Amino acid sequence: MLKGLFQKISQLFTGRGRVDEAFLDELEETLIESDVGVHTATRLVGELREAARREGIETSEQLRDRLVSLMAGLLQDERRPLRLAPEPPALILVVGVNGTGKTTSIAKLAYWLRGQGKKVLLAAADTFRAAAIDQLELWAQRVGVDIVRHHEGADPAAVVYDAVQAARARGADVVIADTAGRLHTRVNLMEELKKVHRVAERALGRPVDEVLLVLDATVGQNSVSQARHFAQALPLTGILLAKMDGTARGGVIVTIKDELGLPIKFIGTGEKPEKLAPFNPQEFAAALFAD
Ligand SMILES: Nc1nc2c(ncn2[C@@H]2O[C@H](COP(=O)(O)OP(=O)(O)O)[C@@H](O)[C@H]2O)c(=O)[nH]1
Ligand SMILES: [Mg+2]
Repeated sequence: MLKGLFQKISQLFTGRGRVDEAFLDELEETLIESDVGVHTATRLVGELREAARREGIETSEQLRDRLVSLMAGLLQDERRPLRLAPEPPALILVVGVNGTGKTTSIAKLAYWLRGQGKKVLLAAADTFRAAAIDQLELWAQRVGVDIVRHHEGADPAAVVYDAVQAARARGADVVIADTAGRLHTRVNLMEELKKVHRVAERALGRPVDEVLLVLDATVGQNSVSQARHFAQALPLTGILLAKMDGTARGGVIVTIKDELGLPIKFIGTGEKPEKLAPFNPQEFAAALFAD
């Protein structure tokens, strides 16, 4: 599904015989062009150069295999994509800039959790526009889960609070909260999200299980600054990377993992409910360099 993501890099490796310094320079440049980021690309190629010398790597195929395992190692995380407290309800707070794919990804995540036998309840805490609430409600119907909604302009923290209470009353396992990515200019988004997070912890009586940042894979390097911005305000637990279908720009997640230490948890590859999968670093790294 991620085939050809780094097509330019794959092309670089094919038809090459022996590897030399000029090749490594070219590789570094191409990694940067693929949104891996200067710092990470330099480090990766440095490690590759070192490994090549140590292991006596001579051919481009050997070097490619080594790069795949370096990438996979860099992206490697624990095997479970979500850490949810054993006593329900668990809460997943989903944040991100408008248009990145939050609402769609929440629906897909709800569908995925349902498939895992979980009872899911959505919290419509993006109360900025009525359309945002309606959009989530439509998705709730499509994937067959419950939703707690208030009216447009309502306090998003109150929506999350109510959703946690409703989850307890109805025996739901997981609450997934949608949030706004933009607010009225009078209200600071990050302050609002911090409040939602605080109130959510109060409702749960323990830390929020997951605070997922949704990033749009087509955006490229700007995703790194989005991640920094949100990470300053909230204890993010991971990234959900949406829109990995039809883009060659997903290399940015290597940078986000390397520089911010945020694990990639899920990859979204389309607008249908089933187009979401837990992130698999081996598969991802191998696909990056597939022909
Ligand atoms: N191709 C593709 N489009 C997506 C994906 N996820 C979301 N979208 C689209 O991106 C747009 C914004 O999504 P939405 O969930 O409303 O973003 P939000 O503003 O962050 O809630 C919509 O047109 C979605 O259909 C994905 O994985 N692949
Ligand atoms: Mg939305």
